[in-house]
Formats: sequence, C-alpha cells, structure tokens
Amino acid sequence: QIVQKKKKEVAAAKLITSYIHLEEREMFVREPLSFKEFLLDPERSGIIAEFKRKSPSKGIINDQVKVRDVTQGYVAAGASALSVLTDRHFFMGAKRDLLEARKFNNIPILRKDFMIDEYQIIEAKTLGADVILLIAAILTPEEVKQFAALAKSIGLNTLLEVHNLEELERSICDNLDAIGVNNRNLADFSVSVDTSFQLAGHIPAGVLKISESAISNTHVIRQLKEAGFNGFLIGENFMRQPDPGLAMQEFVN
Ligand code: IGP
Repeated sequence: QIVQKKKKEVAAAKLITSYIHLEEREMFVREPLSFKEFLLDPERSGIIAEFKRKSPSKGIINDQVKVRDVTQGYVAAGASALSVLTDRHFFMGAKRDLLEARKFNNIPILRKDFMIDEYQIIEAKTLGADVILLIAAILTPEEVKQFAALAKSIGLNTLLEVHNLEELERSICDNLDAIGVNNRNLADFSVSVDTSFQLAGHIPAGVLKISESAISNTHVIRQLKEAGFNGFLIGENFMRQPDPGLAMQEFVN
C-alpha cells in the first residue's frame, strides 16, 4: 500500500517537473480552496458565477467587461465559487482570464475548458484554479478516472459534467468531488432544467450535486435545492447585462 501511494506521488511529481516552467512553480504550490466547504457554506448563495464572453450557441454575450470587475462583483453578490472560461476558440476565453480572476479573489475557481490531456490539469493549477471540469461526453471512463486521480494528487477538486444517465453511470469513479448535470445538450444546444430533476436521484451521496446552464430565476434554484442540489452554475443570465455583478446582486435579492 505504501509503495502504491508512493508510486502515485512520484508519477505526479515527474509530470509536474516535466510540464511546469520555473516561474509557474510558486502558483503551483498554492493550497487550493475546497469546493465543498464554499458550496456548503450556508452564508453563501450556492451560485457558481461564470465569466463568459461568447458561446457557440449565442455568439458574443458580452466582450466589454473586465474579468476583475465582473468576478469581484460576483463575489460581492455572494457567489460560492467562480467559473472562468479558458477556451479561446469557442468561448473567447483566455488563460490570463483565470490568472486575473485568481489575483483578485479568494473563493474557489473552476477552470472551464475542454480537458482532454493531463497537461491541462497541471496547467490549471499553475493558473490558480481550484477545480477542474471533466466532461463525460468527450472522455472515456478510463480518462475520467485517470484525470480525476491526477487532479486529486495535486490537491485540485474535480467536477464531472454529465447530461444523461448513461454518461453518469459509465463515468462515475473515485476522486470526484462534484457531479454537474448540464441542462444544455452539447450536441444540439437545446436546454431543459428537467435534466437536473431527472438525474438528481442518481448522483451518489457524498458528492456535491450541481445544476449547470439555463438557470434564469431564483424559483428554479429553490426547486433544485429541494431536489438536493448544492450548486447552481450561471453564466449568460448575468453576463448578458452591462454589469454582471450587479445583475447577480439583483438576482439574489
Ligand atoms: C453556464 P449558462 O446557460 O448559465 O450560460 O450556462 C454553464 O453551465 C455553461 O457555460 C457550460 C459550459 C460547459 C461551457 C456548462 N458546461 C462546458 C463550456 C463547456
């Protein structure tokens, strides 16, 4: 057992030394914040507020606002965590957006991107992320397992995203901290919050339950809470407004 544990540790250390540049080491040794602790804090809203300039389904949502202003506005409005897109091609995001969000905030940050390689997981930590996203629809169950174990070994939390029961059942594994039900079908962009209600009972106890996308009012949040959800990932509804932080403030009040 000791040898197994050590092997994992050494494997992670090897990866890190091969991937990280010297100037990134300082951020790499930062102790990540706990997703669970912040999402379960009754003083906070449960909302994971997202910084998103553009999306494939809506085009430009808002490219006039600054990461610092928006994320600090979200935190002031009671966000439990932040989500920052780092994908450039589809979402007009950037790695420096995550660095910027980290610099000015002290709540957990989800690196929102299409994670397909272990390199991105190590990189997520050097950018200041606390949580990584693994999308079941684009990963094999083996990849999910391997990536979640790597994230755990460097202290990051993992959010597994699913949008149907088949994805959930085939991808479930150890080292997952949260399961997010995406109400938006990535194949045709159709949205339905019913997806969350349908899958709620299939998410194992002890794992955070998160509902993602198309959440547009607090009434739905109350219903999702009753169904057992702990987190609510909201992007467009806030980002569409000229001042997303203020939009969130008005939304929660
Ligand atoms: C936010 P919305 O409808 O509130 O803007 O959704 C978030 O759930 C969405 O951006 C998202 C996403 C993703 C983006 C969910 N899963 C995977 C990129 C990749």
